Amino acid sequence: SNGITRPKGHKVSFHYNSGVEDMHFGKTHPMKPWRLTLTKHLVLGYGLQYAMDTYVAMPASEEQVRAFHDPDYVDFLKAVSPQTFETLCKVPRYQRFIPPKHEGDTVDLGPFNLSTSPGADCPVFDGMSEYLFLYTGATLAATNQLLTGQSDIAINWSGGLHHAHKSEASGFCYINDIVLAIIDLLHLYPRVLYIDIDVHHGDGVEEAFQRQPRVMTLSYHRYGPYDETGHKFFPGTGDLADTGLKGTIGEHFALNVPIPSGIDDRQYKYLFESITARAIDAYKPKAIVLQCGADSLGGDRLGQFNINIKQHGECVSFVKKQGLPLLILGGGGYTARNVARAWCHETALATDNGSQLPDRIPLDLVPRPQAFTGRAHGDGLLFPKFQRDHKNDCVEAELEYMVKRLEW
Ligand code: ZLS
Ligand code: CA
Ligand code: ZN
Repeated sequence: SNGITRPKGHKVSFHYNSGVEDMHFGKTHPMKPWRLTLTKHLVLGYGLQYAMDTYVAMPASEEQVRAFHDPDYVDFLKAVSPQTFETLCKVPRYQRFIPPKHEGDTVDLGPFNLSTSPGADCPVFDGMSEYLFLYTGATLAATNQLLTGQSDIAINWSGGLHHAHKSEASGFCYINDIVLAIIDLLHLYPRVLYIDIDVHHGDGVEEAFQRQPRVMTLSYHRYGPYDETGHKFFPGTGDLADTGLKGTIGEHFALNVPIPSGIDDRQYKYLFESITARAIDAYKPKAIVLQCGADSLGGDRLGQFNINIKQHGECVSFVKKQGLPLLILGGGGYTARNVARAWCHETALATDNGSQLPDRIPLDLVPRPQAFTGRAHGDGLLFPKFQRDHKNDCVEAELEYMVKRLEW
């Protein structure tokens, strides 16, 4: 055997529907659902299915999605396709959802920030409706597995779409599966901690719970101007001073850790472990949702951090160590081979098999082997090093200041 064993003392489940893999956001679009094919095949290639219960997820129902989203938005998402988009746009009840045109917008946006233009963040593509309800269904199945006590850790790498709003798609996210999961967890658990290590701010989740104290949101993200033109890194929110909606009982129950480009493993570990430990200690959550966006890795097509897979995984281990019911979700990640490596490694960590994965990827077991054999980042290894991808703008004193400021 390859040494993969079931974890002792806790149960892990893996929720997935391969239907999400065949989707294409568009030729140039950075979101590549086939990164999930790579992830699945690495997980299976290493034999991690023997360490956990694997489930084929059913699509979420419209009613489940309406627990957070506007009913008009849900109807639109259910019916939309490249063929129906234009007709749907003309339906009167959708007119109030057409966003005002901003100066410099290159594409015309339809209702809910959706568009059939290939230049849009949230395009309408073939099979999109199926895709959305499938990744959401997998997250809700994983959540249910925790609620019924059948799993201690439940994983859905196709979920974690943290930017979606109540009645608006944003930043490649259409249905906010995370918000839906947390709403379900609140039926059983009095306090839920949401932790987000995607390189982008988890704005949709923060916004959904900003008025109430039963969910604490904690996002680590790239923040600040990133080019000569002064453009902000998407979505431009998540300042250190933003801690929940002022004047409501939700104030102080959102935490943001805005980070400059190029942060390295040691610096990230320092921020993540001191701030997360302090948050857990003060808040005493009864369940944790961890969004593991892999765009915080060095070498990511969109990200600007220099984190290695080892440190990304240590965040997962650190959270797992708390011994609370844990929902593990995916998110961003735009250099597909590294996404698959990280999420496979993290599946191994969740099942206590972290030390059982040899650095050599079993190439004979993965499809698209060409994706792993480029020269770029020491490819062919599970743990390539991508330390020097981005200029490190982290001032140690500022990191220390953030840790102090976030203590209360
Ligand atoms: O957190 O920066 C933006 C917004 C724009 C620039 C891009 N144009 C298309 C719209 C206006 C200000 N959007 C970001 C969104 C990042 C979402 C991250 C999601 C997550 O990881 C969770 C899953 C952005 N960054 C890069 C792009 N968009 C982008 C790059 C390249 C393309 C191709 C397709 C589309 C248009 C050309 C596109 C978007
Ligand atoms: Ca984040
Ligand atoms: Zn992201």
